[in-house]
Amino acid sequence: MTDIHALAVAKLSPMFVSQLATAFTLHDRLHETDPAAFAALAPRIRALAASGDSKVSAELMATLPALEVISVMGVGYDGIAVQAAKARGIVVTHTPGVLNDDVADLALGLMLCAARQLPAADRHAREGSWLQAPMPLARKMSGARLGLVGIGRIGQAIASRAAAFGMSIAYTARSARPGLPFPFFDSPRALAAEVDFLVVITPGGADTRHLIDAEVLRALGKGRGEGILVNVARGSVVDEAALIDALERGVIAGAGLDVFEDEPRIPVRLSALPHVVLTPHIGSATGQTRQAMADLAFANLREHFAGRPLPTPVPECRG
Ligand code: 8YV
Repeated sequence: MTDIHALAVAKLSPMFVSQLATAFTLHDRLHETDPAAFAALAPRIRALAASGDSKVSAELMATLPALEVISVMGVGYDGIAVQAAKARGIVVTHTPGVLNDDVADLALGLMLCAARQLPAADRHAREGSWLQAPMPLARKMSGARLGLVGIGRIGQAIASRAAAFGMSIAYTARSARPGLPFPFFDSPRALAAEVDFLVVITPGGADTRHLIDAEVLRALGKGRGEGILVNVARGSVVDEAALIDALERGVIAGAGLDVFEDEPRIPVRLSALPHVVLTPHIGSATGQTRQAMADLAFANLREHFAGRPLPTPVPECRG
């Protein structure tokens, strides 16, 4: 396969890159670093390698007449123009399943950190403030009410962990899932009004943009400054300006955020807030999981070029 040309569209995990480099002639972000060389090579590129937050536009695909397959090392693929790919017969693959545990673990971690104020408590202990005063009381998590915005594979993994904390679980999604033992709410706002923790784990993209807006946050706060928002999905799902406003004005109690609207940039007003916990998009960032994702992302390319069935095409490209 080493005569097959592949383009890495973004800075990729070394675990993915090392496998790609052994099997393909790999061009690392050539379209950005050397447009002239890229233009000369473009007709021979048959594969794109991307990460969950990569952008692959219809315009980029249009410059690649030989393109057959786009492999995303990530479960989310909202940055890929899938309909344009499909129209050209280009298959898109992603890496579902292998990161459920890590993302769910982080969601629970952010819930605990935001509720029990662990980063602030760490600073309190470390910086000696304890000598002056005890930490202010926090919010109990066990037994509280959890609302999930999205109930796919990762949402269900979050639910099973939350059950071990004795939490009640409810969800909202595009449609009710009758097979699941949790109450369904037909909007994020209706759900938010009934829960203490609202955890966002729905795909990004145009359909879910700003699904969590000022109204949803007001409902979560219940007029008493309650409620904790956690986002481990995509920054685009939450109206970040509305969230900052809600946090600054005490409309909700706090937030735990792994994703942001303009990553890796985080608004100063957000990072200045004491009652938010921020992590730099680390949902799947463990050695074990990133290796499994790299293996699966590579297997999708390998199987494609071997003419065998693809392990994990995106739903739009199945069948
Ligand atoms: C990473 C993710 O951003 O899987 C996703 O959709 O957002 C993350 O796991 C990334 O894709 C790692 O390459």
